[in-house]
Amino acid sequence: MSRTEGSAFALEPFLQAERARVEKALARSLERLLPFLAPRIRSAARDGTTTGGKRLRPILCMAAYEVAGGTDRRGVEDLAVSLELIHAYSLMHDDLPCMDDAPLRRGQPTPHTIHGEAATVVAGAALIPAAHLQAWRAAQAMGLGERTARSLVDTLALASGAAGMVGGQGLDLMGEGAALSAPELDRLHRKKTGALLTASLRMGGLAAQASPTLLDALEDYGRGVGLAFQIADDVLDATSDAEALGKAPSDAALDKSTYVTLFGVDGARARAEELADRAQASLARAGLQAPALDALARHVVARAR
Ligand code: GRG
Repeated sequence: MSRTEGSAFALEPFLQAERARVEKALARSLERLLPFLAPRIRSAARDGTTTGGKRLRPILCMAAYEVAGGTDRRGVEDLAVSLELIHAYSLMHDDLPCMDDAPLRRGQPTPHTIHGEAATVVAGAALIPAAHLQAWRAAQAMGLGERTARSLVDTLALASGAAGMVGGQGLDLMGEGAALSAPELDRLHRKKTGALLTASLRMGGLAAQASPTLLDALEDYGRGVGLAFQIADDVLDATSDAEALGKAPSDAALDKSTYVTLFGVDGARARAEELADRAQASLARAGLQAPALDALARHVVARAR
């Protein structure tokens, strides 16, 4: 589908409705988890998961599920929340003083500035196994069978661990102060940001029992959108002030290599657009009619315009 056709989709109402689905499922999940935690840790976990956020990963998962023919709306909401739990922990830990040392995110004080570092580390750590349990239980409740349930948990664990997000975070830490090449930067971000976004699409497809061809197309889309999303993030960090970002721009202060340092703002934007085009093309090649995913790909890069 071309850019113009994609833009005919009413994205804002869609995002609003999908976010509401995620918020409800997240509340169900937290209701089960939070009572186990001591009060300060509970508050850190609650703040880390419920203070804003675009909920992009669960929304992508639900959209992939629905485009692949899945019909269990409540089931996929519960499954998709597992991705948000991992994402939330990663941000809580990423903002700690020993990492990016960020006092603000989404325009709000970060959990460690209110509840302390130790409580935030523990709260974030509690979300990791909770996420995997969440995915496992959702798969059971959807009646997906042992094999698919295992693939779902496997996909989440691979994407969030050493081969994915945590591995990428390690490369990022080690890369501070170094001038990374474009392939090195791609590798880092395919892991740090791309892996979980790609897993979101794959998990949606798996839950809908999509064919291998369809799964490949969804993953291809996820890889393109994942990298485009990171490039847009770099452009935003370089071009926005703290008020617009909801946090202090940090890349230059941390002396990080970014797509903007490599290609300039216009070059980075062009690269993000091209990746979004390619993501849409992967779906079209597989014969998928996916207006929501098309519009989401455009939305991801439009943030940086
Ligand atoms: C083991 C301490 C420790 C950390 C390892 C922190 C971590 C795990 C990984 C961090 C990776 C990371 C922060 C990736 C996120 C990159 C990114 C672009 C985040 C912003 O995502 P959005 O825009 O956030 O979707 P919202 O606010 O919408 O939820």
